[in-house]
Amino acid sequence: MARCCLVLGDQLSDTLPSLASLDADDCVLMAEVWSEATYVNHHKQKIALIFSAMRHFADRLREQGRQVYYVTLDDEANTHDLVTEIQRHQNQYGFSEWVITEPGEWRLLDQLQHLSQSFEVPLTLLPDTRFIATAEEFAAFLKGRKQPRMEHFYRVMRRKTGILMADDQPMGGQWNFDADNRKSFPGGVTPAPRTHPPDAVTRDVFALVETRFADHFGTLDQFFWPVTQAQAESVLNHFLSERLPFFGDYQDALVAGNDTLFHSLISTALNIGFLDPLEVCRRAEAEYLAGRAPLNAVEGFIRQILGWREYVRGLYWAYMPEYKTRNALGATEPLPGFFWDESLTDMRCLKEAIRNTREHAYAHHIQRLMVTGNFALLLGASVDEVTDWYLSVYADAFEWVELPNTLGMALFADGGLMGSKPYCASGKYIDRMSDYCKGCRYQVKDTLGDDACPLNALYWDFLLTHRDSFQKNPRMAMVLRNIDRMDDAKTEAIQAQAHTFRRRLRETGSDRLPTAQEVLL
Ligand code: FAD
Ligand code: DLZ
Ligand code: SF4
Repeated sequence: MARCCLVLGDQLSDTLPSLASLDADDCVLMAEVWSEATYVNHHKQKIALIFSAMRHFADRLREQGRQVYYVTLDDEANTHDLVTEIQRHQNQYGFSEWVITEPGEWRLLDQLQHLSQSFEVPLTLLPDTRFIATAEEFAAFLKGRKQPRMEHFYRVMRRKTGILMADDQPMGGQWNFDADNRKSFPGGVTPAPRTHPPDAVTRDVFALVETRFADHFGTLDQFFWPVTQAQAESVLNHFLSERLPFFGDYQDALVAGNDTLFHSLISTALNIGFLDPLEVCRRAEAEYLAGRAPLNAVEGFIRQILGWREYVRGLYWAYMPEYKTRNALGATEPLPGFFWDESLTDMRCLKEAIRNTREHAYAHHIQRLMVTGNFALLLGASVDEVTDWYLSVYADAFEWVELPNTLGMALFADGGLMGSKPYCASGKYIDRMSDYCKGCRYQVKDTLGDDACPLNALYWDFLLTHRDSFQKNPRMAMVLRNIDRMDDAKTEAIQAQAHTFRRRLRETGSDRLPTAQEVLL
């Protein structure tokens, strides 16, 4: 009797362990289900990407001679839940066994494990081998470390893979060239993202999304995501030749109207399985070895994948489900309405990041960390609301990668597991790294008054509020000395300014002051 393999929307790899384990007569189930498409308010482009990529992948499997049961969203028999779809197909076809590669989110793994306990045939879950580190390697790394740090793990991964290594030493004599990677962008043309004209499959999916997910966040107009492995490879090739040489220098830059700068735009392709992370790192290393890209760029890029991407995955599985409940700074403020509609804010930095997010289901790392993330941190926005927002709005968002980055790196809600100190910054940082402040209605140099940059009062208020707990952290000593120098009148004025700002956001969802007419009404 045949076996069946459920392939999820982020498991679209030829090398998927469950697919590789199938015999010629075994079958595949893929299902577009309402429960996955709506468990958060996914951006329209994220749903379109997953459905189009799933449909293309199913066609590819059929071309390889595989029997695929593909359930579309509009299929009348669709029960709209993955577990019940397994059950329905089991009842219909009587498979002898189910083989599934472990999902990337704890919630779904938990559901499948529960199902397997009462299922009538064996349901085998296989580890997902499409990563560079195994769970055992990560556990060995964590063992005995009170304060695990990405940088140490990254060195373990460099040694394991031999990437950018000369014998046992890092090429260039340093593990990390971050100090060279903090330039602001001097201006000029940057290569446009590679685009792919939508084919009939993608056009059908767009129509479906516009009808069935009309109220979801975002627009489909500027969709540029690769929906096949071939398109993903073309995005990678374009990055390696056109963008990688400048990736390091401008990795932290923020430029109004420039939504992708020199970033690779490969996170969706990596996360849904079109690209293999180790192969991507080797391709980048080859650019350095051939003299086509400098070491600071190549090392900086490889560290994001070999280091950060693997590290956050390791932390997620090591600490879930408890990790999701953490709220070390007691953050509870509602997420302002302008996170869903940038026209409601006058803060140009946030307006730019949220516009990019709405138009592309994308924002580059510094926009995610130092614009929206920093703002949410300083505001004290609810960890649940912020993590739901990030999981919803980015096409590359799956909980294993989104949660540690948001809850840990951006919000410091894990109490220092992801980072040794909070990534908090005032308007001064944004002004140094971007051209946003020049065109903003707020004055970046001011802290008090209606025209002052809101980030300034929020920043000092954040440090004042958490002063006692940050005092224990030597990396916070320098910034805390600044508030020690302030007199009571100054700190009171700052806190009053921050308080008024928070109240306005809570009451109106916007930072805008009411117009004279609105006041009269
Ligand atoms: P590039 O800047 O070109 O980087 C290359 C690759 O490195 C990325 O494609 C990605 O695979 C990897 N990478 C870089 N930084 C990280 C990181 N911190 N963690 C894991 N991988 C990394 N990334 C996601 O893939 N999904 C998410 O849901 C996600 N949520 C984030 C939330 C917050 C608050 C922050 C601060 C970061 C988040 N990131 C997430 C990490 C990072 O911002 C994105 O991977 C990156 O912006 C994707 O764009 P790119 O492909 O152009 O990346
Ligand atoms: C993100 C997503 C969406 C929107 N829809 C589906 C779907 O209909 N069917 C499916 O198999 N997968 C979908 N996905 C991806 C899953 O949410 C993802 O596989 C799990 O969250 C595990 O990472
Ligand atoms: Fe952002 Fe403040 Fe600069 Fe305006 S002035 S863009 S709010 S940092």
